[in-house]
Amino acid sequence: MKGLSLIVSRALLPLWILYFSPRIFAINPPSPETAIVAADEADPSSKEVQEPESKQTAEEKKARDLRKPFLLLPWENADYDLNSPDIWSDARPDSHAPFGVMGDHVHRHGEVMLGYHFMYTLMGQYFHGEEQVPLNPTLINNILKAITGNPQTHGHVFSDHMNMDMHMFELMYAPTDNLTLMAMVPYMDMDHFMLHSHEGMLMTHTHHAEGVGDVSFTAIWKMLDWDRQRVQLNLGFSVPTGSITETFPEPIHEHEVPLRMFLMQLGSGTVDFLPGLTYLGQRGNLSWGMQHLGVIHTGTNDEGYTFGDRYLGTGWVAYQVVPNWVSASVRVQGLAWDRVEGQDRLNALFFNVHPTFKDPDFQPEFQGGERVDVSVGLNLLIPEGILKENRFAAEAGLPIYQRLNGVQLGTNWWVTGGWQIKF
Ligand SMILES: [Cu+2]
Repeated sequence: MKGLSLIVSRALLPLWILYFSPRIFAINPPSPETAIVAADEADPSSKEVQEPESKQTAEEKKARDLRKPFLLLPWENADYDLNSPDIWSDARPDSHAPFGVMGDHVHRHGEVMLGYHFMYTLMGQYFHGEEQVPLNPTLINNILKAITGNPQTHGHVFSDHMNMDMHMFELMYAPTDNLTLMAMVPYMDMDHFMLHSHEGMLMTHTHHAEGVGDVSFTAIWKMLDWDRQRVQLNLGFSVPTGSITETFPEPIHEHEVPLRMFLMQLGSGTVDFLPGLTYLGQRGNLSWGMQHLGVIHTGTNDEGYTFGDRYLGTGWVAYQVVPNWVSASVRVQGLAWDRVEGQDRLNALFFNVHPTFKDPDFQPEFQGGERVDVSVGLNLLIPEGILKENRFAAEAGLPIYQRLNGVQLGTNWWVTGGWQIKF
């Protein structure tokens, strides 16, 4: 299992770039000669329509061989029939990826889409590498001593579990057939339940953080659209609108210095680049897709650290259980993220004075890791009636593998659901 998530999240990316790059550069423009021949065949009386600079006609659209890939330019509209059976269809429930995948689809020019995503994640188990560690302060302290090699090392504060709710509002708009712009506004609501070990006594605390997270903007360029397959490039960034000063409301140590848990911050505090690549395909009632996304943090935030970059690779298969209405999906997702670089200045104040304290949730070196999730999902599209173009979808998943740096809180399971409408 070791390295599986790395393979899913990173190693597959160069492989499929290798596979698609000859196709991306094999430009297949509609040739004027073919267009005229096609026009001749379609209607012998149209011979006078021969100016090469003429507007795109239905005949020229027909002339493009939609079974061969051709490069699309983001500022152009489609010069072929988007409803052609040779082209990937955007009018099926599985023309949106399973709901946990974002930035997976584009719209036709002029279309607007609104969406709401809810996501709940339960984190409730410590991991030391691949191993689950029971929530036992003595046991965890022994591991901390072993990691640091210092027999004085110990922690006082341990996570019992954490509930993370995310409400995500999305707005999509397509200025052209080949380019869609997407804005996403997350609202986070997190509760952290912890144990505080004080002179052999265990006390419980809860800690709440709520507010807007980092707002992101992404451009999705549909580069290839051929033979019921698509390749799309995502270029996005997020701005640090989310708070990174979520502090325990009361000092948790007897030494009265407040601390900040990395997991409880609402944003990253940095401008982040969000590149991505998506591949989609359809055959009959079956569809599939693959997506790679990165979150690349730039600079250092105001509190003195940088979150680790994240890499996500996911692949899925979906089937139209009720054609045009309902699809069911199975998905695998690999995630890898790096350690935090630097330290929050409040945490640094405390740990500089108490170098043997290694409360796991506050240590930059105990961040980062990798995991592989499997998930199942359902998409519902209403293709007709007054609710036409409304979509409802849900997906639930859990890790089948986790390897986390140091002693760190892992993920138990997650569920997401929501609604989208297209105008
Ligand atoms: Cu959309």
